Amino acid sequence: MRVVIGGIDGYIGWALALHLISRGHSVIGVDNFITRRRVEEVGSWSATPILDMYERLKVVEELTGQRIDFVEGDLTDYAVVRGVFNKYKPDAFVHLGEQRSAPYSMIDVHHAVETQVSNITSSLNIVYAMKDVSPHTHLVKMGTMGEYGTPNIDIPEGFFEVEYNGRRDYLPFPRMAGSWYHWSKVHDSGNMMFANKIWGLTITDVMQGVVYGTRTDEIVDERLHTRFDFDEVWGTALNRFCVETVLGLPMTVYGRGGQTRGFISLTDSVQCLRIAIENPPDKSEYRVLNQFDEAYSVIELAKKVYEVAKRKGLEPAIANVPNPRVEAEQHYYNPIHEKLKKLGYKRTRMLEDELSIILDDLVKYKERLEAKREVIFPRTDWRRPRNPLR
Ligand code: USQ
Repeated sequence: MRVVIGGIDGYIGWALALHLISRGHSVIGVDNFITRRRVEEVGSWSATPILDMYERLKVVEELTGQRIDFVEGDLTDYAVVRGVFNKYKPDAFVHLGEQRSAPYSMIDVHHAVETQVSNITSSLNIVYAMKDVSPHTHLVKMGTMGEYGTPNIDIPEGFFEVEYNGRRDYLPFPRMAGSWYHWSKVHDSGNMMFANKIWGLTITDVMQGVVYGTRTDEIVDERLHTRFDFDEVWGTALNRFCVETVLGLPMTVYGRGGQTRGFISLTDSVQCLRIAIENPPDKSEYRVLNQFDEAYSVIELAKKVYEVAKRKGLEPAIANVPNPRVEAEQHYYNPIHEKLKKLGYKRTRMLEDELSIILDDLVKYKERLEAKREVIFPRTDWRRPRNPLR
């Protein structure tokens, strides 16, 4: 199949491109490298050194004999998006090209606005371009499990049967996100549902949990590394706990650490996305997939990192630091995740094994981590946004 990846330079985008070409798909990537610039803006970089895109593409050709076409462009520019659909008329477009950090969106008013405007604009551009020039394309849009929040009932895959005042309906499950970033994905989901309704576009909206790992079956050479962020703005808890441990710092568990999230390895995330691409929904269907393997609380996660690190002779420690976020620290969490399994998905990676690989990879790049020690401790505070005028 011919697949365009919007956001090919990102953590998942790059790994997905390598995975898809290994399975015989032809891949075209679009990116404007904004994640690299935004990470630099907060004084950080990827723990794993990553090559410039044009170098990366040469390495891919050298190692696999395959070519990935690349368009340097901004998905918030309609002319760019329309041009890509017009030129390639892809079978699938995977939209991974959004600002994906909750803390980044909470820095101040400018970062909140930038996140929501750029995320919502890129998705609108894509559905308009599909309608105008490529209505057969299947859009695989990256959303987040965080759209649902942490309700005190089970979370279905997108929709649920509800009875109210004696009448029944099948409705979108309520969304209760926890950052401006997560809300941007909620607004996207509403927009995707509406684009499907008015124009009959075929869309898969992926509610993905937290993704972890430095490797996939295709990332076998250091020159093929994907990025791995760890600073307080761009790093997820799992990445940060591993980096903190390698640096001899205590793991920064926010509050009591009872916050529970769904997790999936990078290898299995790209596998799921490939399965979603190869098995599109019915034409003109809007499909929601919950994409994660297992749920852990933050403290359970810290304990897993602790055990694996200890076995490697590292000296892990866990600290409870004041929670800079506004979120439930103790809650029920039981999202359903069956549809991908029905499409043939089987988990291939276990958390402990991946943690071991991550720690080994990070030890190799300890100097890069040392150089960025000062951007690890949390500064971005949900209750106290910075005043951009000061
Ligand atoms: N946390 C800590 N210590 C840290 C960092 C985070 O305890 O040093 C806690 C947070 O308070 C939160 C939990 O860990 O309760 C998860 O935070 P996270 O930074 O690991 O992940 P999150 O902000 O939820 O965002 C990440 C990705 C985002 C994706 C989302 C999936 O950055 O792009 O959408 O995971 S989900 O979590 O399912 O919403």
